[in-house]
Parts: sequence; C-alpha cells; structure tokens
Amino acid sequence: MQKHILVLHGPNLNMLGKREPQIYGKLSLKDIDAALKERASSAGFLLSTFQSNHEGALVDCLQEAFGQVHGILINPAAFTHTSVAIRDALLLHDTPLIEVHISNIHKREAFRSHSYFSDIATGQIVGLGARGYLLALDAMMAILTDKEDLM
Ligand code: CA2
Repeated sequence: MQKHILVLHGPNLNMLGKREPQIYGKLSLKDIDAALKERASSAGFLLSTFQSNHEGALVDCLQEAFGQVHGILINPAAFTHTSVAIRDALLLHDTPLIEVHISNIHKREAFRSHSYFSDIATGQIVGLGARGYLLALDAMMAILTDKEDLM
C-alpha cells in the first residue's frame, strides 16, 4: 500500500520567492511543493500539500486527514509561536511529525524561539532554507520504511 505524507504550510508562505529573499530564499512555494511531490513519487510515496493563511483551515485540513495519512511535515509559520489549536489537531494524529522552518528561528527575535510543536514533533529542521523541506521528506520516508542506514 502506498504511504501518504501530508505537508502543511502556514500563513504567508504563499509569498515565498516574492519578498524577503534574504531570509526565506528565492524559491516559490510552488517550486518547493513540486520538488517534494517529485521526490516522494519517485520513492513510491503519495504526497499532498496544503497552505493556508487561516488557522481554522489548517485545523480543518488536519481533521480531514485523520486516519488517512502516515506522516506529516509542517511549517506552521507564525502559528508556530501561537497556535494551541493546530497543536491539538496534530495531537489527533498518531503519526510521525516533522516541523520545518526555513530560517533559524533560534537566531532571530526571542519570541520565535518558542514553538508549540517542538515537544510533540518527532524532529525539527530549522535554518537550512527550502532544502530543509527535502531533508525532512527524506527523513520521513526513512522513518516510514524503518530505514536506519545512513546512505
Ligand atoms: O522560518 C520559517 O520557516 C518560519 O516558519 C517562517 C514564518 C515565521 O513567522 C516563523 O517565525 C519562521 C514566516 C513566514 C513568512 O513567509 C514569508 C515569505 C516571503 C515573504 C514574506 C514572508
């Protein structure tokens, strides 16, 4: 059976590539999603993506995905630092969870250092730019196939 990975993007990430390239890089969200889908499908995984600027829409997406997905990658964006609602919706899922941040949230304003997700995530990738999503996907696929090898 094909395993399904859900990728969620929080508010303003639809602006990637259009503003603040010095912090968030030059790639668009479309570029990132396409690269993730390509990599997942060549490894035999199904991958869906969803972006919203609205907390409730992200919660709805997580509720609809209940029992349908095997792993979740999330960049909650600004909701990282505020959202108990998204945290609770993620806790509905008994699946591996990887939190991704394009920038290094620990090197920026103090309020960005706290995440409502870090203690419920399987792992976190921060500060590696858009490639962090691909690294997170590789890690997720390895987790979902029980791979422990390093190559
Ligand atoms: O570094 C990350 O990935 C963040 O999750 C990005 C969020 C920020 O609030 C978090 O603290 C760290 C902001 C996303 C805003 O994305 C933009 C993209 C292009 C132009 C402007 C904003």
